[in-house]
Amino acid sequence: MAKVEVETRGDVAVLKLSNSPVNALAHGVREGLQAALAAANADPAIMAIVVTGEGRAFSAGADITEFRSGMKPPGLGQVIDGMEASGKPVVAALNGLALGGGLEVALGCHYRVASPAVSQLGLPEVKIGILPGAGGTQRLPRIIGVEAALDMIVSGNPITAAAAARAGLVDRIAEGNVVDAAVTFARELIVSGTGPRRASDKTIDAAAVPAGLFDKKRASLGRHPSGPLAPKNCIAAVEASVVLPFRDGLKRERELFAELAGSPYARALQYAFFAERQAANIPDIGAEVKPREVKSVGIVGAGTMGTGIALAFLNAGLPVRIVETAQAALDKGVARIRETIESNVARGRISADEGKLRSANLTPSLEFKALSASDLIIEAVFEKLALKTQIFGKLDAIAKPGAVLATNTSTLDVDTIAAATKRPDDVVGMNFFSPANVMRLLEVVRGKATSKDALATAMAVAKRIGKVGVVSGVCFGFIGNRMLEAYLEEVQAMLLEGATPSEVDGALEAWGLAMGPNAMMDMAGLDVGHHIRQEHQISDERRRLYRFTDAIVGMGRHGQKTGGGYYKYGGDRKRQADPEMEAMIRAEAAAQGVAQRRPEAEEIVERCLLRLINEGAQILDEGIAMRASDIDTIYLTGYGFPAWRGGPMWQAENIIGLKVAADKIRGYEKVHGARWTVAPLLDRLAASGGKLADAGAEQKPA
Ligand code: 3H9
Repeated sequence: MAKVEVETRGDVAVLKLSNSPVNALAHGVREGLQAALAAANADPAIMAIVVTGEGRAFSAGADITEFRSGMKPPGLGQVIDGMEASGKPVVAALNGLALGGGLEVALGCHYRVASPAVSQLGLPEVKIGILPGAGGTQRLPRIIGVEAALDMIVSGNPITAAAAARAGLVDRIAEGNVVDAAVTFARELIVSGTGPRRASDKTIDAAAVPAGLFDKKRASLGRHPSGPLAPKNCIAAVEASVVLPFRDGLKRERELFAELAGSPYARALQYAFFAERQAANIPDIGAEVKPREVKSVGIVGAGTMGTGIALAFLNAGLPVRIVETAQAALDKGVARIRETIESNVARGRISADEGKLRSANLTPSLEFKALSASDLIIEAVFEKLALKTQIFGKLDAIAKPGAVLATNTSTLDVDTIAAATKRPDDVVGMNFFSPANVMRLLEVVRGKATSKDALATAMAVAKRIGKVGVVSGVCFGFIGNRMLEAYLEEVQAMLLEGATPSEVDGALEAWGLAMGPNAMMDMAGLDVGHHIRQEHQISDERRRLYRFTDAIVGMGRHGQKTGGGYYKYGGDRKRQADPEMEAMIRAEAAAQGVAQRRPEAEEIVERCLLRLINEGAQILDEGIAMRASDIDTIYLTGYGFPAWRGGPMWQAENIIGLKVAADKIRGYEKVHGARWTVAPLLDRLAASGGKLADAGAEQKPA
């Protein structure tokens, strides 16, 4: 239950924020804090107050779930203002992370003592599309200085207790128990007769603020991951702390907060926050299913994917054995892994000792048998079914009983691969995204026979190595790449119609995508898609649309790595429009008799988005995805879709509307034919007024 516990230690009242797991400042906590402060202030025996948190956190801030329904009074700002006004000194005992409203509570306290282990003190509100709305934008600049506060608030990135002490945010780092240390600190204040020290009493010397600071910050925003609104308002709020007196600054902060709170970007970012966490819930896998213990990992293949996967595990402290068939390939892969570790040491990201440990945790081998003791074996070889089934046959012969056998396929049938073993229940897909040590997404593919505990193991491993695991059923390309196929097919169609690669990429990047599709394909290698099209049966329509791409692959234009694909690349690897390529597309369009026009940016974005939505709806209807939010999480964490746009399914439901989406798709079908057949789920939901968010929740993949 959300509340505040009170313990009296002689003349010091200790108030403990209590709302497991992270002491979010829900209504009960705000009410409890207000009441406990009033009681402590009214009690003549109490001379000072300590505020701390229960368990691992001081507080993770406002309860984000309350934003949807609106916060009941008392508001957090009101409680904090009341606390700061207390006539008795109030000391924060920062026992664990203090984020957002949690840090704002600490800023409202008169003094702060922190445990040295606290690694996150920050105001991350911008990341969920809002700004610190309980005084944080006015108090932090007064405590640590305007420039440092601006950086923290606009980036949303936290700092450690040690850094906070250096910045003047924390008065004392505790030795031993932090609450004891804060009580000692409070007693020192009582004894010395030192009263409250209120941030609001401080004035900021505007003349000491570097000239042009705010304009420079605005100019440097570029493509902020929180979208166009929240960072700007964050800057405006901190600027108010310089130009307005404290009370007026607070008023301005609250206006700027209100402007953001109702914005679609904030709703999208908050949805994305919960969607990511929801992905870990698998309806038919309860707490009774225990993941298997993974203490060591084996990897087959030391190419780009295998080495990236190895790094992901080494970075998480797990020992890795990596196997290749040829010494030269093994050496090359091992060298790549070691170079990455060394570069992390050189850049100061990890210590030299940590680097040594990671390197020592890697055991290369040319023998499959080297993997016989591994708890989890991940195959990461070339995307060819015959090769993968052969490897799984071999793994079956050597892997210890109970080992989880995973394939890193991004398109192939996990059930066929599992059938190559006598233990298909131990087989699962783990589709990493390149570079595997960097990208957050891990698509976990549940085969027909995959056992619950093997699936739970893959999901637990994802979390352990800092990835977002999302479950997919088996189909060509799983969730992410199947949708990507539809999207890229539409891009090909628009290029044939007359849009240039730069126009398509420019339109989508201006809308918020991290990278346009043509630049992305050039980076991934055009030969990869070409190879997949050769391996699989595809429709005549798709073959027609890809004819010029397949032709340029035949000419050796494989993208960035060959200096040219849809674009040409100079030494700096920057893309440049390539008139020769554009002429080739025009020639192909003429050969196919495709009438030439120039789709506008709006149409480019709409067609790409609707193709993603339509395929996503079909995937949901087939039970390949468990829920619409899983599809969005995949797009946000693996495909550079902007989180402030919520994801394709969120856009369909909240911005476009399902009926409008279905009607538009039907409109495009009239012009472009069968590839635009509307997904029946969209029609059904449009007719019933149902929601994508409720569809599929009862379905289980495979
Ligand atoms: C704010 O403070 C606004 C104010 O300025 C002004 C107001 C007027 N609310 O992530 P985890 C849940 S805005 C509600 O899995 P971890 C989370 O959903 C807030 N719930 O653990 C999960 O639930 P479940 C500013 C929250 O250890 C469980 O706690 N603060 C909140 O990997 C465990 O979370 C932020 O933006 C919340 N604020 O990471 C911080 N926080 O178990 C947001 C967590 O049912 N939170 N939950 O799935 C985080 O960044 C991470 O959760 C944290 C822990 C680092 C705290």
